[in-house]
Amino acid sequence: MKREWWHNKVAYQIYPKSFYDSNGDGIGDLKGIISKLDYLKDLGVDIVWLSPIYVSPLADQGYDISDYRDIDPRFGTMDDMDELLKEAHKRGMYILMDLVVNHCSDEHEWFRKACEDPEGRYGKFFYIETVKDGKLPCNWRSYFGGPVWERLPGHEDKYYLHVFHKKQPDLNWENPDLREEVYRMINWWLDRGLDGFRLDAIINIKKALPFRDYPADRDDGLTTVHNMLKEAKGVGVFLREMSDRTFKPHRAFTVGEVFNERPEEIPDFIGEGGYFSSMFDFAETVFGQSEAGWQDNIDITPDDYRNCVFETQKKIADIGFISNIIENHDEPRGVSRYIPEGDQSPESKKLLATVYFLLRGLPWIYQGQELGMENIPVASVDEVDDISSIDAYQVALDAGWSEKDALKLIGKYGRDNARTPFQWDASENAGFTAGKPWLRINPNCREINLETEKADPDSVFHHYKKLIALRKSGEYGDTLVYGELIPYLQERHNVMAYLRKSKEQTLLVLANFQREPQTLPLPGKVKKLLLNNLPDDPQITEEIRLAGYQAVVLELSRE
Ligand code: TEU
Ligand code: CA
Repeated sequence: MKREWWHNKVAYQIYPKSFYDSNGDGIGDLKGIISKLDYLKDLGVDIVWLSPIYVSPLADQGYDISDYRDIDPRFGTMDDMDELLKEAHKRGMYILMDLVVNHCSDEHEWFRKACEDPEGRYGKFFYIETVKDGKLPCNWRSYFGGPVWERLPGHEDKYYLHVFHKKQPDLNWENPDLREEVYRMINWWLDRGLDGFRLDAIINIKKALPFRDYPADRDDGLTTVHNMLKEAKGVGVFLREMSDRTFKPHRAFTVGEVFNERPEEIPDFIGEGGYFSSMFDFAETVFGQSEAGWQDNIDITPDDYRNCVFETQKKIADIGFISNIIENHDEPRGVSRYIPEGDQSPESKKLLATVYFLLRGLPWIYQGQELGMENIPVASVDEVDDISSIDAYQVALDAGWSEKDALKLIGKYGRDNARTPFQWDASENAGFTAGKPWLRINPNCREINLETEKADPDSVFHHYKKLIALRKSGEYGDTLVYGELIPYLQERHNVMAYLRKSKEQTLLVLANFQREPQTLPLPGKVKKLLLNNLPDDPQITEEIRLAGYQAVVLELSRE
């Protein structure tokens, strides 16, 4: 595989609204991010992805953009953005923005003009259909609930398509005129010095046309968009064109939010000369998900988690470089999801960090993950901000669930879990804002916060620093970045273990993913203990005895 500059880097996702508020209005902002660049640098972060900061009504927290070429005043100004780029580059860091081009906002000028003249140039930027006798063009259900069709303002008989919220009209990628506008916008940002993008919901840009119904999968008579996506062929033509016209000439770094890709397409996506530099692994994220709603989801066990991760590793092998995560702004906190309920502790969090961070691929940290931030309990649906949680709550009620149990589902799967403000210190608003935070702060900020963890050499935070240092070390870096990944003891219950093997070295990552101790065989002689998440070293003979939730990294002898 061709080596790229970013392979040995560490990437970090910032959710700007909840990172750091510099002016006391309760909303995180660009100046706040600039003031924390040294923190990120010191942690060992190189590449930073910012969730959207463009002008937006924030119907879907910025994933509904009304002006692609300006910054929302709540987040700052274009000058702040230029300064962020300058300050990041000064520190040898790279900034990515979120590229949200499956849809824009219904408040975007394009959509307003489309409403004025649906037959005109901008009408053709969207999917607008004339509806007779009230029969919608198809029965797809939007990701956030309800039909994907909404009446076009000002027109009795016309409807527009939105696979997400009704304030997020889908852009018509079949129209070359629209594609040109998008490419101009992307190049405009890259010319300003932006380093690349994360590509939002990118598979959705290709629709299976003409519109048609699929079998209903709930009582609402509607069908998941996934049924349409399975049939949509040819997204690669758009992605190839976009990449050739924008990313490639700028040598931009890109990471795709890619769900449901076909295995045979992986080389096209992230192989040499692929559409993107990398894409996220969502195998463990989508595990157990049900089309019927959150109430039918199946919990993921440590064995399931391991099997999902290894499945991806095998699928990708050395075709490309996958991006590894345990959480993002759409998912619950990884430590609350992948560690069995009730077992969350600094030790188990460090175990999870170890096993995912040292996988083959680019490791990503979502803000607060490095502190071991957890899900937030929900007392009432009134305190929920996330539109998808509010929909899923209703779906659960309709399926006969009690309010109490439906709330528990939000607490488990809701997007607010990852969106609560970053916990900088133990003060009332966790040091996030001098004002009133836009979203409630996790009450556990008194224990889980940066200031406290910085002072404690055994904290989750310091463990992340050690993992980063190990992956960047001259001695082991090459093996951890490029070495082959070979699963070890995959048949053992509650064990996650793998070898990372290069010509020169064999490393073993070995984790006991349960409360009870376990004694495990070793595949060879141990040369050196490189990392341990517990204070006491494990007993090593031909076997190794690991305490509950102990995870170690060992160097093995080659003879
Ligand atoms: O997420 C896309 C999204 O919602 C997926 O999780 C989708 O549900 C998936 O394709 C199902 O398999 C992105 C953003 O990350 C999210 O915050 C936005 O709300 C969404 O796009 C719309 O822009
Ligand atoms: Ca602010």
